[in-house]
Amino acid sequence: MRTRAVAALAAALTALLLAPATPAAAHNALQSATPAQDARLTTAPTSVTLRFLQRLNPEFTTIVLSDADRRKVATGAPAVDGTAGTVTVDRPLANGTYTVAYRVVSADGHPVQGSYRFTVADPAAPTASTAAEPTAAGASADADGAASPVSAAGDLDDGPPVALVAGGLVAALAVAGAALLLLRRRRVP
Ligand SMILES: [Cu+2]
Repeated sequence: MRTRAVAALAAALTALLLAPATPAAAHNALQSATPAQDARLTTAPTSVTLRFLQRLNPEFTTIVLSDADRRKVATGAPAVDGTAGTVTVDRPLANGTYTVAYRVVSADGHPVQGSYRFTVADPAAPTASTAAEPTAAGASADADGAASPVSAAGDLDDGPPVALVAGGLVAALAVAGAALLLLRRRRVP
Protein backbone atom coordinates (compact mmCIF):
# COMPACT_ATOMS: atom_id res chain seq x y z
CA MET A 1 0.00 0.00 0.00
CA ARG A 2 2.93 2.30 0.47
CA THR A 3 3.72 2.48 -3.23
CA ARG A 4 0.22 3.64 -3.94
CA ALA A 5 0.58 6.37 -1.33
CA VAL A 6 3.83 7.51 -2.89
CA ALA A 7 2.26 7.57 -6.35
CA ALA A 8 -0.71 9.54 -5.05
CA LEU A 9 1.62 12.02 -3.37
CA ALA A 10 3.63 12.42 -6.56
CA ALA A 11 0.46 13.02 -8.55
CA ALA A 12 -0.77 15.57 -6.03
CA LEU A 13 2.55 17.39 -6.01
CA THR A 14 2.66 17.43 -9.80
CA ALA A 15 -0.83 18.92 -9.99
CA LEU A 16 0.09 21.51 -7.40
CA LEU A 17 3.29 22.50 -9.18
CA LEU A 18 1.68 22.72 -12.58
CA ALA A 19 -1.20 24.92 -11.41
CA PRO A 20 -0.83 28.56 -12.53
CA ALA A 21 0.75 30.71 -9.86
CA THR A 22 -1.43 33.76 -10.50
CA PRO A 23 -4.73 34.29 -12.28
CA ALA A 24 -4.30 36.35 -15.44
CA ALA A 25 -7.78 37.81 -15.16
CA ALA A 26 -6.79 40.58 -12.77
CA HIS A 27 -5.18 42.76 -15.39
CA ASN A 28 -5.98 46.32 -16.23
CA ALA A 29 -7.55 47.06 -19.62
CA LEU A 30 -8.52 50.07 -21.68
CA GLN A 31 -12.29 50.54 -21.60
CA SER A 32 -12.86 53.64 -23.68
CA ALA A 33 -11.03 56.57 -25.15
CA THR A 34 -11.64 60.11 -26.35
CA PRO A 35 -10.92 60.51 -29.21
CA ALA A 36 -12.15 57.00 -29.82
CA GLN A 37 -10.29 54.35 -31.74
CA ASP A 38 -10.46 54.97 -35.52
CA ALA A 39 -12.39 58.19 -34.92
CA ARG A 40 -12.35 60.71 -37.75
CA LEU A 41 -12.47 64.17 -36.29
CA THR A 42 -13.41 67.32 -38.14
CA THR A 43 -12.07 69.35 -35.25
CA ALA A 44 -8.63 68.63 -33.81
CA PRO A 45 -8.82 67.39 -30.21
CA THR A 46 -7.05 69.40 -27.53
CA SER A 47 -6.72 66.43 -25.19
CA VAL A 48 -6.73 62.64 -25.09
CA THR A 49 -8.53 60.79 -22.30
CA LEU A 50 -8.22 57.06 -21.70
CA ARG A 51 -10.52 55.21 -19.30
CA PHE A 52 -9.38 51.92 -17.81
CA LEU A 53 -10.90 49.02 -15.91
CA GLN A 54 -8.80 49.60 -12.81
CA ARG A 55 -7.54 52.66 -11.01
CA LEU A 56 -4.37 54.12 -12.45
CA ASN A 57 -1.16 54.74 -10.61
CA PRO A 58 0.01 58.25 -11.62
CA GLU A 59 3.62 57.15 -11.26
CA PHE A 60 3.21 54.35 -13.78
CA THR A 61 0.89 55.85 -16.34
CA THR A 62 2.30 56.79 -19.73
CA ILE A 63 0.29 58.21 -22.62
CA VAL A 64 2.19 59.14 -25.76
CA LEU A 65 0.74 60.81 -28.85
CA SER A 66 2.62 60.54 -32.14
CA ASP A 67 1.91 61.57 -35.71
CA ALA A 68 1.91 59.59 -38.95
CA ASP A 69 5.71 59.95 -39.17
CA ARG A 70 6.00 58.47 -35.67
CA ARG A 71 7.17 61.80 -34.34
CA LYS A 72 6.14 62.43 -30.78
CA VAL A 73 3.55 65.16 -30.38
CA ALA A 74 4.12 67.48 -27.44
CA THR A 75 1.61 66.89 -24.63
CA GLY A 76 1.42 67.57 -20.95
CA ALA A 77 2.15 64.84 -18.41
CA PRO A 78 -0.76 62.43 -17.86
CA ALA A 79 -3.27 63.73 -15.34
CA VAL A 80 -4.74 60.75 -13.51
CA ASP A 81 -8.23 60.79 -12.01
CA GLY A 82 -9.24 57.39 -10.69
CA THR A 83 -9.44 55.09 -13.70
CA ALA A 84 -8.91 57.86 -16.26
CA GLY A 85 -5.74 59.39 -17.62
CA THR A 86 -5.69 62.58 -19.68
CA VAL A 87 -2.99 64.38 -21.62
CA THR A 88 -3.53 67.83 -23.08
CA VAL A 89 -2.13 68.57 -26.52
CA ASP A 90 0.22 71.52 -26.48
CA ARG A 91 -0.30 72.78 -30.03
CA PRO A 92 -3.21 72.40 -32.48
CA LEU A 93 -3.00 69.13 -34.39
CA ALA A 94 -2.71 69.31 -38.14
CA ASN A 95 -4.80 67.02 -40.31
CA GLY A 96 -3.49 63.49 -40.38
CA THR A 97 -3.50 60.20 -38.55
CA TYR A 98 -2.27 60.02 -34.98
CA THR A 99 -1.37 57.15 -32.69
CA VAL A 100 -2.14 57.08 -28.99
CA ALA A 101 0.13 54.67 -27.10
CA TYR A 102 -0.31 53.88 -23.45
CA ARG A 103 1.33 51.89 -20.73
CA VAL A 104 -0.28 51.42 -17.34
CA VAL A 105 0.03 49.06 -14.42
CA SER A 106 -2.51 46.45 -13.29
CA ALA A 107 -3.66 46.07 -9.70
CA ASP A 108 -1.35 43.05 -9.40
CA GLY A 109 1.61 45.11 -10.60
CA HIS A 110 1.81 43.71 -14.13
CA PRO A 111 2.15 46.31 -16.89
CA VAL A 112 -0.37 46.56 -19.71
CA GLN A 113 0.21 48.50 -22.89
CA GLY A 114 -1.49 49.16 -26.18
CA SER A 115 -2.18 51.72 -28.85
CA TYR A 116 -4.82 52.90 -31.27
CA ARG A 117 -5.21 55.50 -33.97
CA PHE A 118 -7.50 58.34 -34.80
CA THR A 119 -7.57 60.78 -37.68
CA VAL A 120 -7.94 64.54 -37.76
CA ALA A 121 -9.63 65.68 -40.95
CA ASP A 122 -10.59 69.31 -40.57
CA PRO A 123 -11.99 70.47 -43.93
CA ALA A 124 -10.82 73.99 -43.18
CA ALA A 125 -7.21 72.99 -42.37
CA PRO A 126 -4.40 72.08 -44.76
CA THR A 127 -3.37 68.43 -44.82
CA ALA A 128 -0.28 67.54 -42.81
CA SER A 129 3.00 66.92 -44.64
CA THR A 130 3.20 63.18 -45.25
CA ALA A 131 0.00 61.90 -43.71
CA ALA A 132 -1.03 60.34 -47.00
CA GLU A 133 -4.13 58.29 -46.53
CA PRO A 134 -6.69 57.50 -49.23
CA THR A 135 -9.72 58.93 -47.49
CA ALA A 136 -11.26 61.06 -50.24
CA ALA A 137 -14.33 58.83 -50.55
CA GLY A 138 -16.05 59.59 -47.29
CA ALA A 139 -15.59 63.32 -47.29
CA SER A 140 -18.66 63.81 -45.15
CA ALA A 141 -16.71 63.02 -42.05
CA ASP A 142 -18.64 63.01 -38.84
CA ALA A 143 -17.10 64.24 -35.66
CA ASP A 144 -16.97 61.09 -33.60
CA GLY A 145 -15.34 62.41 -30.50
CA ALA A 146 -17.50 60.48 -28.07
CA ALA A 147 -16.12 57.73 -25.94
CA SER A 148 -16.57 54.25 -27.34
CA PRO A 149 -15.11 50.85 -26.55
CA VAL A 150 -11.59 50.32 -27.73
CA SER A 151 -10.59 46.83 -28.75
CA ALA A 152 -6.89 47.11 -29.45
CA ALA A 153 -5.45 46.52 -26.02
CA GLY A 154 -2.14 44.79 -25.65
CA ASP A 155 -1.11 42.71 -22.72
CA LEU A 156 2.51 42.27 -21.79
CA ASP A 157 2.07 39.32 -19.52
CA ASP A 158 -0.53 36.62 -19.50
CA GLY A 159 -0.02 33.85 -17.01
CA PRO A 160 2.76 32.95 -14.61
CA PRO A 161 6.38 33.80 -15.34
CA VAL A 162 8.15 31.31 -17.62
CA ALA A 163 10.88 30.62 -15.07
CA LEU A 164 8.28 29.63 -12.50
CA VAL A 165 6.57 27.22 -14.89
CA ALA A 166 9.91 25.70 -15.94
CA GLY A 167 10.97 25.32 -12.32
CA GLY A 168 7.65 23.68 -11.50
CA LEU A 169 8.04 21.25 -14.39
CA VAL A 170 11.55 20.27 -13.31
CA ALA A 171 10.37 19.73 -9.74
CA ALA A 172 7.39 17.69 -10.91
CA LEU A 173 9.60 15.51 -13.10
CA ALA A 174 11.98 14.96 -10.20
CA VAL A 175 9.11 13.88 -7.93
CA ALA A 176 7.69 11.58 -10.61
CA GLY A 177 11.13 10.07 -11.20
CA ALA A 178 11.66 9.43 -7.50
CA ALA A 179 8.24 7.81 -7.24
CA LEU A 180 9.01 5.55 -10.21
CA LEU A 181 12.31 4.51 -8.65
CA LEU A 182 10.56 3.67 -5.40
CA LEU A 183 7.93 1.61 -7.20
CA ARG A 184 10.56 -0.33 -9.15
CA ARG A 185 12.64 -1.05 -6.06
CA ARG A 186 9.64 -2.50 -4.33
CA ARG A 187 8.75 -4.78 -7.21
CA VAL A 188 12.24 -6.19 -7.67
CA PRO A 189 12.82 -8.76 -4.93
CU1 LIG B 1 -0.76 40.08 -13.61
